[in-house]
Amino acid sequence: MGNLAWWQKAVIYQIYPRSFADSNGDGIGDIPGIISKLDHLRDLGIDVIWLSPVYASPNEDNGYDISDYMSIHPDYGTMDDFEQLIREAKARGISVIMDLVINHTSTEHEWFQKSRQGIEPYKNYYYWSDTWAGTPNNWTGFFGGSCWEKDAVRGASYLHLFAPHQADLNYHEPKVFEEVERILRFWLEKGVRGFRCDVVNVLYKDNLANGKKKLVLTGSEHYLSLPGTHDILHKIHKILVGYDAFTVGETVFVDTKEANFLTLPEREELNMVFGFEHMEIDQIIVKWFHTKFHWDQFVKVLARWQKEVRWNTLYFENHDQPRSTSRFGSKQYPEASAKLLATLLLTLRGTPFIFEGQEIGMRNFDYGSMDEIRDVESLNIYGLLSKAHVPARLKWYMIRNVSRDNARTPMQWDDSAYAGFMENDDGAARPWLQVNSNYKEINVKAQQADPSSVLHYYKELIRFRKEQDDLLEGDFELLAGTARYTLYRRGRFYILLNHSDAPLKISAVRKLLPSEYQVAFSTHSKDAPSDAGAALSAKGASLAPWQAVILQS
Ligand code: ISL
Ligand code: CA
Repeated sequence: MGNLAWWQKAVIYQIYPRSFADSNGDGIGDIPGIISKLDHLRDLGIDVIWLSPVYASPNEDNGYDISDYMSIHPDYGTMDDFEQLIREAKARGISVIMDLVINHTSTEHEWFQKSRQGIEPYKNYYYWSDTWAGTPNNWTGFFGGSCWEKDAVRGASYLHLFAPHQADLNYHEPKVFEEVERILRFWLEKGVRGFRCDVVNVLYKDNLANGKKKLVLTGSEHYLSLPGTHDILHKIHKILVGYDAFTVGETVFVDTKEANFLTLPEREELNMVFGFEHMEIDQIIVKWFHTKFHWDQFVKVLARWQKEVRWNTLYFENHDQPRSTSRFGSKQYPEASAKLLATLLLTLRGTPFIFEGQEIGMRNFDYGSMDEIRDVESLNIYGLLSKAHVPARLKWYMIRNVSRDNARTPMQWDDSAYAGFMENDDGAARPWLQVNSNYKEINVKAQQADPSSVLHYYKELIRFRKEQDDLLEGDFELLAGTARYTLYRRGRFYILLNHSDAPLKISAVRKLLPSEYQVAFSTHSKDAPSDAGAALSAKGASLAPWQAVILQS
């Protein structure tokens, strides 16, 4: 195990603070709430938590629109609370990484407020149409529509690749990176061990000429993974080296080649990146055009990244994606599906990321209408669809399947009111986003008491993974990847997944397995009873629907 860095051996857990645990009954998750749940994470075997933004923010995009990078949003607590979180986590062997959102700031940030008034040194901190020839240009943004917003104060427009309240920072102005450096050091000095870097491969825009017209993201050739961005990442790397901290970049539209450019150790940029290719199997061009999910295509993409990228992140969920059990699993066997997905996540080569609630198999929201939706992206797209006179039923279908709110419903801790996410003494406050009504069946407390639960399975498999060099460092080889089943090898382990609603005869893959093997690990699910241990090695044995096994040669 000697060759891996600490963050390569780690299992990372993403917390979306607004939805995790509310300590003071205002309906909004907060830092004291997180502290109160650290034992759950320690018991699960988590080494690092990634905190989605907790900075001061008007919350147009739930904190991805920062108005002060060096303070904590009062909704989430105080700087003292944050420092206590670092200490309490450390006492449990857990490190904390922050979300670093430096492509854009909130338009409420002081820099923007001064920039719009032309006050130095902030005047050129953003991309303004009065300083760039040919602007506003024809670029289109990530949340749909134009990337330019008129500002009456300055009498010019500014660039925003995301929501209009998220103004893009101009890295042609050297002072902007000086600010970034101050922010990095501020948090590193507090004991933060790294950063998840938001949309970090679009930081540098080479020029602001019109882009080639495209169905999505017209203009992206002027900012996707350009040399100017690689330079910025190298500077960030230099700052972090002194702290034994790491970075994981959220990188949009990268292939395996670009992923390596961004992460190969000798290039001294990022440590790892989140690619999107495996998350795009069920969409046509944009996620709003939903199409059938195919397991063989999914595994093919994962296997290619396993082969071609030196060190991968492994993730099936985050705060922008629907729940994986609902999305990739079986309607008939959801519990078995959640365990099969856990097996895949934790036996591939790379650093696994678990999103809050994934460890209990939380599902997509069950809302009936737009009234419950809070996400700025869903609201924007709904508005655009309405303008285009898309029929109501179709609009709702598009939003329901892929809305980011699917993953953002409050964490389900127990079967009390609001799933134990918040105390509800006077009944006045409600969670900021509605709880999924399945919380009586799916919650942490119930699963703690049930040794056959999804939660226990995660716990046991995380422990097993940490003990097995072959699962950490072993090579990867895809042996079979069909619509019904997948077989791959990691070192001396063979992982067999039956991702179908029918049983799978082991004889189907017998010739791909070693002549002798033992069952090292197997899922067992109430919704699909299965054979275990010796019975699985017997001639004629079969896997139950959605059963996953780890065989050892
Ligand atoms: O979710 C997406 C589309 O539905 C992605 O395109 C997403 O916008 C993209 O991955 C960037 O995401 C990150 O930056 C956004 C923020 O809204 C997301 O929550 C964050 O993960 C802007 O800061
Ligand atoms: Ca609160």
